[in-house]
Amino acid sequence: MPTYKLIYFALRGRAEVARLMFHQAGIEFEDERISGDAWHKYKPETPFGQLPTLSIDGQVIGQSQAINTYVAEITGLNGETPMEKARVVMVVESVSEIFQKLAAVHYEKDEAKKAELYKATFEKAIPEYFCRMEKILSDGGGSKYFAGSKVTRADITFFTLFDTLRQAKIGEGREWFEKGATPCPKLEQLVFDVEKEPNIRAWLEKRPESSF
Ligand SMILES: N[C@@H](CCC(=O)N[C@@H](CS)C(=O)NCC(=O)O)C(=O)O
Repeated sequence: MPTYKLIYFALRGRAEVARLMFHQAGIEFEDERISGDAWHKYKPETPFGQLPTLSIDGQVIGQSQAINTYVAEITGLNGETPMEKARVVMVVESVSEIFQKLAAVHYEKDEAKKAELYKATFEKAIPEYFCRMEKILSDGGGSKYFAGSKVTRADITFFTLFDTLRQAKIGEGREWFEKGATPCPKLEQLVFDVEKEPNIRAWLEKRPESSF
């Protein structure tokens, strides 16, 4: 079995999907959280000057989606058929788009613009994405998962988004992140099913706290 080392900051951020997949599959990996001088020293050695990186027996890859693809393949969580793999990417891309919108709200300095972006994101964009994703779940041939009949990277990726939204509980609209109030029952069920996976649950119970 190769030696895996995932390096990221002390956050869930762009590393949590990979961590969750490793845990779901029960594959050992080193979960290094770096900061300060250690990061400045390591930065020039990374492929793009950024984290996360994953090293596999010392060979380093960068870019979180490349890492997630690699980890999904070795953990058997990337879908089995070409259609399942395509559905995984469809969900991953959509969740990335939503995270980009959340980041735009978070980093906007102008208060008026921030309020506008906030409204557009939480009252329009996210509900629309959620309705579309609910429909994708309904089109899954009777499966309760996004791709095939078992948990994949797609479900875990959506879970990390929901988890972030639920934890942030930002302003109006928060009620759809709370159990019982979302207008997307299949998505809601999916989140609870992912959370109930024993290895995922064990990780959620012990993982370090972080704001995102
Ligand atoms: N496209 C890259 C973006 C990576 C990225 O933005 N990493 C940030 C943390 S989330 C980072 O390394 N920031 C520190 C820096 O750039 O010095 C990915 O998905 O991995």
